[in-house]
Amino acid sequence: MTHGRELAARFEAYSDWRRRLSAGISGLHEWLSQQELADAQVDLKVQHLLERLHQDQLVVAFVAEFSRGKSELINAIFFADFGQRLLPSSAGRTTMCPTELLYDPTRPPSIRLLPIETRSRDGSVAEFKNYADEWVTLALDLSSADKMSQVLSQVSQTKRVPIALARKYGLYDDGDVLAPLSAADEGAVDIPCWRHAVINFPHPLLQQGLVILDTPGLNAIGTEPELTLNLLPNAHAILFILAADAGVTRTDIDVWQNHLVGADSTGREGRLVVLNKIDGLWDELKTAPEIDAEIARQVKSSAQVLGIPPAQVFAVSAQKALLAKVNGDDALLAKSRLPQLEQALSKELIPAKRDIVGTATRNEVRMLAANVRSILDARIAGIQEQLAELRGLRGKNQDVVEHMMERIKQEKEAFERGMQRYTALRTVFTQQTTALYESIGLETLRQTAGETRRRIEDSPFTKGVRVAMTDFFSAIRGNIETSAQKTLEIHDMMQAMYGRFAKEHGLEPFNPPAFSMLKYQKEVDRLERAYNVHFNTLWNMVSKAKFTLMKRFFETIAIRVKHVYDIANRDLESWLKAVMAPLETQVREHHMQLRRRLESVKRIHRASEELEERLSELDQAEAALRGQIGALAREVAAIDGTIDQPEMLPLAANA
Ligand SMILES: Nc1nc2c(ncn2[C@@H]2O[C@H](COP(=O)(O)OP(=O)(O)OP(=O)(O)O)[C@@H](O)[C@H]2O)c(=O)[nH]1
Ligand SMILES: [Mg+2]
Repeated sequence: MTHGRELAARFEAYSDWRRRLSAGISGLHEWLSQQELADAQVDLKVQHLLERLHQDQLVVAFVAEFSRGKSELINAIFFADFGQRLLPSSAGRTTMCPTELLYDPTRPPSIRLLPIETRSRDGSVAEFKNYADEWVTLALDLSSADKMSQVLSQVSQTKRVPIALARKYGLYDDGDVLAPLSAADEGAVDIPCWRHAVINFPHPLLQQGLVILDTPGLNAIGTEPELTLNLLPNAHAILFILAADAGVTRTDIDVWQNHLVGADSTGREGRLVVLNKIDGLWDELKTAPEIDAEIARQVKSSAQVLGIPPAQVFAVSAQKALLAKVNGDDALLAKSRLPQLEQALSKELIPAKRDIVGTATRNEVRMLAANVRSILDARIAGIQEQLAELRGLRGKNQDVVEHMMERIKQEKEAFERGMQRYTALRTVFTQQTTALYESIGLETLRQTAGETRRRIEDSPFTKGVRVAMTDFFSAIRGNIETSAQKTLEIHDMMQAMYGRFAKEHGLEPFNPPAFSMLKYQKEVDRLERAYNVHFNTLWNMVSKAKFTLMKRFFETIAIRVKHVYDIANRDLESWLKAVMAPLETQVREHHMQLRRRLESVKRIHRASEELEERLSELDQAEAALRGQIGALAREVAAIDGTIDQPEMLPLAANA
């Protein structure tokens, strides 16, 4: 490892933790299978857990006005090992399209580029990602850093087009909300060649699930809804970059307000402010304390303008840090102050993410274990009942045994009659489930979105579009409310049913968990707020481009809402299972126990010498079940231990 790789080290430790956690869960699963305690539902749950741990991504976005050094900072933090500048970084506007750096092992190393022409069509970047043929793919030759950086220079490609065309793409506006790149000759402007780039690259950090998002400066951010509505709000950390040579300009403040503290910032941590290019202040005629004081002064004034504490601003020199890492120059690296930023980034980012993943995993493992535990408890209760029954038979005559056999038979028959109610319940449950999926189903969403789309197309006036959008959001909210009501009904019905079975047949009392739609509601609210902010920005534009943009914004919102629905549907599915499955298991187990009891008494009836033998069999079975309970608790404790275990950092990272 090279110098100052705090972030890399922490990230590796985080990946290692995820691996250990996966191993623990696989261990638990293996044990459950050996003990024949894993059914299809357990298998599915474990599979989900493992998939989630495996795919877990961590997104770090770099946002700033152009030429502040975003790309250079990415090169310095993540790619210094290549011994050269990997992402293009140069004076003036360089990165022309949002660029994601990630690693997907199912594809060869490459850069995939979405042509700018797709902006004149319906469909968001997220949608286009599903169609490989829409993208231009260029291979990356990992053996040559030169060739690689040459291919990667595609992200700064531009071309000259007539203004009318630029306007059609929503990239040019007379009202100057979207400025032309350069009005070189009259009637023509330069526009980016690509709308979006995805660099697939087997860097160790990217392989472990890190996703880096480089963005183009200037208004380019505002014109791509994918960034404002999806990529940035979902980033786990955003670095906002200022440059010491430029100071804090009006456009810096715009970017800061629109993308870092805007409507989307509710409850999101992980924003770091970077004051880059401090090497410009390294005046050789000044003493080190004088230079430090000047840097401190700039940090303070930047912090003041942005309204944040100075401690949140990290002064660095990305360029000198890159140089220092490439040359192995520790003194220069320290002077660049990049290590402090890396440290803050890793402290911000990874523990927060680990908490979320750890808590979710812990809860799911607990739930899984509780289900298994309740089966084991029910089995023990059954055995104890049999033991009590059989012990009572010691020294009794045949008549008593016969009488007891009769009693169990009746109990079993009563239970089987009770099963009719269970079957009826299942029918009602299915009906309610269908109604629930109608209110939150994708078909309903498709219809609502389709109608809104038509209304937007038919009403090229501010008011019409606004009303259509407001109606869209209230329809969605209505759906979510109806669904919440339905889940409440299902919950109450199941609770009553569990209560009844517990009372009438002595089944374990169980309180089914309630389902909360709040988080989907909140996400839709967030989208609506983001929409309102951007609606006003867009509506201030004078030209016709706004209608194209308006529609594109709606499409992006529709995709986001669909995503919310997808997650809600998936969560509902597992909730419905969690509510119904224990009853199914209880009924099955109880039925089996009644059969076993009857069997035991029948055997005793035939030959009374079997009584003692049967009693000792049951004692052993009980001991074995207690053993399983102990082993289950140990498996869960081991997983808990992994979740709580502090990261094991290599020594270098602590230095
Ligand atoms: N002196 C100095 N120059 C820097 C530093 N960081 C970046 N630069 C230079 O600033 C210019 C812009 O850097 P980029 O990395 O292209 O900036 P960007 O924010 O990615 O800009 P866009 O891609 O256009 O949005 C380049 O010439 C860099 O070499 C630094 O720390 N010190
Ligand atoms: Mg750049």
